[in-house]
Order: sequence, then C-alpha cells, then structure tokens
Amino acid sequence: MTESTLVLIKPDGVKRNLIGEVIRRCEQKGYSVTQLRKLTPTRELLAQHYAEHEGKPFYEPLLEFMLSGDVVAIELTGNRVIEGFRSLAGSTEPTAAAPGTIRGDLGRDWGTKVVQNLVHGSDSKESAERELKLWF
Ligand code: IDP
Ligand code: MG
Repeated sequence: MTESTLVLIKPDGVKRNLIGEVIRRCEQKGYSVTQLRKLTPTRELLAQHYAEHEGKPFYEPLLEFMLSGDVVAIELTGNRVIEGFRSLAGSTEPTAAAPGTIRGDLGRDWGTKVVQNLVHGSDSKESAERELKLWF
C-alpha cells in the first residue's frame, strides 16, 4: 500500500524561498521525505519528464521556465501519496486553485506564457515510477 511520488519545487518556488513551506505542508499531512536533491535540470531530463506535452503551445516556455533556476526534487512517501499530494498541490491554474492548497494559497497568474504554479506532482502510479527513475 505504501507508495512514493515525485514532487518538484519549480524555479518559482525556489526563487521565492518556499522550499520549507512546501515541505512543511507535506510533512504536516503525514508524508515522509525519503529522498531530496536540489539541481538545475538539463534540457534532456526535462524533455523526458514532460514528453507528454511535446508539441503543445506551452511546451517550449515550460522547458525554458524549468531551466531558469534550481529545482528541488523530492521523493515523498506514504499510503496514497500520489493522489494525496495532487490534492495538497491543487489544480493547475493558481488563480482557480482552491484556497488551502499550495497553488491556491501561494500562487497567482503572473502573465507569463507558461503557468507558474510552484510544484509538480506525479499524476499516477506509472508516472511516479517513471519520473522517480529520471530524477533519482
Ligand atoms: P499539472 O502540473 O497540474 O499536472 P500538466 O497538465 O501536467 O499540469 O501541465 C504541466 C505544466 O505545464 C503545468 O504545471 C503548468 O506549469 C504548465 N501548463 C499546463 N497547461 C498549461 C496551459 O494551458 N498554458 C500554460 N502553461 C500550462
Ligand atoms: Mg502533470
């Protein structure tokens, strides 16, 4: 039953000094940080990570944004953590994300081509396994 998910704190979250705030919310929920690294990802890593979005209008801006600074990669572990972290993160658009969520409380629309929304979380068991192998 115990599983792990990939959480990324994106460059906007790192630049705004929200690493601790994101981890605090994960730990307060009861999940455990089982691996953690801070890095500037390569384009190759991001292309693999975001392969499903290749060809979409926001794909290039998304890669440029993710290359713009350090990212924190976290393996977060606990029962149903994949679903649970998506719930903590809130919906993709920070303007519409529910208050109480990471994106709803800490994010907003900055008028950029790509939505800057502080965090990534794997969306399924298959994605989590694939993404954790890429980042760790
Ligand atoms: P998710 O991060 O909530 O799973 P995805 O659809 O997987 O959302 O998209 C990946 C990332 O690409 C989003 O987190 C956001 O940063 C960006 N993004 C997604 N859809 C759009 C869009 O329609 N316009 C601009 N950026 C987008
Ligand atoms: Mg996604």
